Amino acid sequence: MKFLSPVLWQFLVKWMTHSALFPPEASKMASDMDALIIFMTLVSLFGLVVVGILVATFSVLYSKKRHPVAEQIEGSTLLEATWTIIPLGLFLVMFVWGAVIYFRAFTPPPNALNIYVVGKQWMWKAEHPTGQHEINSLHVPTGRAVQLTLISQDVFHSFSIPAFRVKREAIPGRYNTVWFEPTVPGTYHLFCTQYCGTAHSAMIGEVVVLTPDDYKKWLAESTSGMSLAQNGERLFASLSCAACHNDKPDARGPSLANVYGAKLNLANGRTVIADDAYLREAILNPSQHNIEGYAPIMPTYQGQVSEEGVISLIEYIKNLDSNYRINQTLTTSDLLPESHGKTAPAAQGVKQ
Ligand code: HEC
Ligand SMILES: [Cu+2]
Repeated sequence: MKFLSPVLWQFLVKWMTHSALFPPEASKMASDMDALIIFMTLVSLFGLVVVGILVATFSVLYSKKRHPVAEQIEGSTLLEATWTIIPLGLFLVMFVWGAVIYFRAFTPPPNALNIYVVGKQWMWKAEHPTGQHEINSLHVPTGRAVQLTLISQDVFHSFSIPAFRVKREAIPGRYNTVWFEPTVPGTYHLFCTQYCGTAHSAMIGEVVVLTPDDYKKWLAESTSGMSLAQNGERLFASLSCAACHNDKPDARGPSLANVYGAKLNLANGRTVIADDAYLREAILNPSQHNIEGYAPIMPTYQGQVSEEGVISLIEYIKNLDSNYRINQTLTTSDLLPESHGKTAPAAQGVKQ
């Protein structure tokens, strides 16, 4: 219907949202997902009605009163082919349509704005790379793909924003990602959708979608004065990581500069890509990932760094330049969502 008549589609969705049958559509993917759901509902309804009518009619037509002696019907190839091929076609349409949406939903665009979300009993904590922290709320701009990197600090949680048609598990010990592109400024609900203990039902919050200008203002107003990478740099120093990872030629650990995204050779002959998950593992379970050419001397930091600490260290490593310094200036232009992550300008600042 969305393709046949966009006007009628809007009317239908407005009506359903208004009657609380449907959450509002506030992300780019929402209406595509809804179109598929409505298609599947209509097909199912059609099947229900056709089968219902046939059952009712046949039970009258072929009742014992009218047909005291059972009559054997040998079957009809044409009929059987029809009732096989039509549903097969319908199911294949659902399959292909669903697969197209699935791949889009699970493939974040490369330039997405990354925000970390940590779930714990019983709250959601959001960490913006530019240093803003939020609890049970999430501020995002319209018109830009936003990727969330989710992890749990204790039990399984599940992060859901119905208005964006987004839901993904927050799992202890593993990063999961989910992405969306908000389209309509406003305030929407966010939920934990997996029972996670006593106050599970209180694990709720709000997503505030702002226009790009308002978002910039919000970033500037809620800055903590230190970006995640800067916080990571402090941690890196206080945990003495620099004793082994530094820019000296005789360093005992491998250089971490530009390691993010690189292909590393392990001592067991395998290779790994240094993504967020790998870096987290390398910090918490170093003995599992011995790098070719280095002695397995790195101690584990399990229990010494919180998930937020690990996130800061990862952001630091992502931004790391060859002289082990990161950009220290936290001007407003740095707060623009475009200027974070791997593509951040090379370090010029001096360590404070
Ligand atoms: C005692 C020396 C030492 C200390 C302290 C140390 N590391 Fe390491 N680190 C190593 C060695 C050696 C490796 C190579 C992996 C291996 O063989 O175990 C490594 C590997 C890594 C890797 C994987 C990257 C790669 O190229 O393989 C990361 C990330 C890392 N360390 C981060 C840290 C952080 C963050 C800290 C501080 C919290 C830290 N390290 C403290 C010695 C150390
Ligand atoms: Cu929960």
